[in-house]
Amino acid sequence: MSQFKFSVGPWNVHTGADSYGPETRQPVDLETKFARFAELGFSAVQFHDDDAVPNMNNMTEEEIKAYAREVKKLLDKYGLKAEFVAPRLWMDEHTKDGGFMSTNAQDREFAMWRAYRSIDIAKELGCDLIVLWLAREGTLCAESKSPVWATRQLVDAINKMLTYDETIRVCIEPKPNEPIDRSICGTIGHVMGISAATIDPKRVGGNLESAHAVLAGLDPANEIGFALAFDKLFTVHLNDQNGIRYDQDKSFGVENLRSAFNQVKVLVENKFWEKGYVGLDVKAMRTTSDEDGYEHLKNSLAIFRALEDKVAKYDYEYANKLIEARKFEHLEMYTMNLLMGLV
Ligand code: GLO
Ligand code: MG
Repeated sequence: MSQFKFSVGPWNVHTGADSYGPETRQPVDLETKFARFAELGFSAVQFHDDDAVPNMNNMTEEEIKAYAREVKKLLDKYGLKAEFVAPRLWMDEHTKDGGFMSTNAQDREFAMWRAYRSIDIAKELGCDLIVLWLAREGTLCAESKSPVWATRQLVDAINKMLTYDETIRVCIEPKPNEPIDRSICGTIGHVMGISAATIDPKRVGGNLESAHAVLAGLDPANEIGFALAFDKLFTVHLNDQNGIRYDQDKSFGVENLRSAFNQVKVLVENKFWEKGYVGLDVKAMRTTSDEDGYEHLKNSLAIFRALEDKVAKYDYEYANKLIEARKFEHLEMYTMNLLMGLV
């Protein structure tokens, strides 16, 4: 039995369309997804603002809240909680060159409107976490905005969110590139810098996604550990990634099992179950059939739980002796044998 609670976003079950080709699976409605998520053992759902309230741009603030209250009822029906709400700024025509860091004042205002509405939706759904995946907050053309100005814009935007609601926590999901060329806030280290510069650093933390750390050339377990050291890991997006290429969102652990083991190990050692959900951000392969549209979620959970068992079996006494004697060849082989089922 896992000690952790798991969460997943509706976009994890998608139609298979990519930049090079159309859909390969039928769309699935929100309620069907909720039912399957609950059945698979998830405890919470992650939301984009417009996953919860589609067409929100054309609704009043009160209409948005009322719609969110209905979604809360649907969550309750399946015994699910909401984990977070993330303003989906990257899809909107207003924010094609970023939101909080757009050089256009009207676009920045629109981004703040969506951020405030995301907070309203989160409160109606019964959660206190806002995730900022800063998709287009950077540059396509390096000279198009000042990195100093852009960084300060982000701090200002977060301060406004913290002021708008005194209970909300803001969580940045860093990514070094894609869809932009150069991100302003690319790693957990950047997130910690931004957090420290806000008016309430305790309420500003990070969401480490394994694939994003790999894209930055960094180790996901160490990135998780860095945020944990400051008590600023608010959630995670576990998945996997084959090296530094396009963002793949593979099932957790399928590409680099040792790295996945170390991510689970650092979460277990720091009792992350007391702090947050273990969130997945995984995509099915394009060739996957409708029928198999949830296999990548099942596989990610199964691999996480199997690695949790491996951590429970990990002989810390033996490992510590090896560490003391600096017998790292032995320590490494012990870990590999454990993963290969040889001890
Ligand atoms: C893409 C991101 C994306 C976010 C999600 C929540 O690279 O990982 O999936 O996690 O939109 O904001
Ligand atoms: Mg993610």
